Amino acid sequence: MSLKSIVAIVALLASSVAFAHSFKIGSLEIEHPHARATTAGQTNGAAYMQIENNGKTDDKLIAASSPAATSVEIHSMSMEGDVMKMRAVEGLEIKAGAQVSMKPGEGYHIMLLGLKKPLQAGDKLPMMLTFSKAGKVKIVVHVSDKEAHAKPSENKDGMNNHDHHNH
Ligand SMILES: [Cu+2]
Repeated sequence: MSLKSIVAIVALLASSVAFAHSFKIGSLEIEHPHARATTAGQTNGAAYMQIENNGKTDDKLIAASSPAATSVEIHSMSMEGDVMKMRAVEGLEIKAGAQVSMKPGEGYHIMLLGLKKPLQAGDKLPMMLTFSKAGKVKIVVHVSDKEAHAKPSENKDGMNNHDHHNH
């Protein structure tokens, strides 16, 4: 293999790592934290990410904060009948060797309550996550267009219930 192609591969790896935008603390890896843009008048937003625990001990996400919102909570979502309900939880366990995915419409998300201003595509929100064992880590949440991550099956119903949910 020529030196030139090795350089090209290294450059490619570096750019894909930058694109993946992940953060590390101890044996935890936080991957692709993102949020959807909000509409005018919408006071709450939600952030999603994957958290991977490559260590040998369980850990727990116990708090989150961001200057972009008055308060930040860890929420779980579940269907009750045909209504999507969400509630604040005290923590989100990330077991040793496991990965937790937060995504729209199911499971867990990080709720941004009382947004200081609407989230716009391209915004980068600083956020601090606190884990019971690994400690605190600063991450950056990328805001993408409302439709960017939407699947056809994930239309108005699910997420709008979520957006308009009263806290
Ligand atoms: Cu929520």
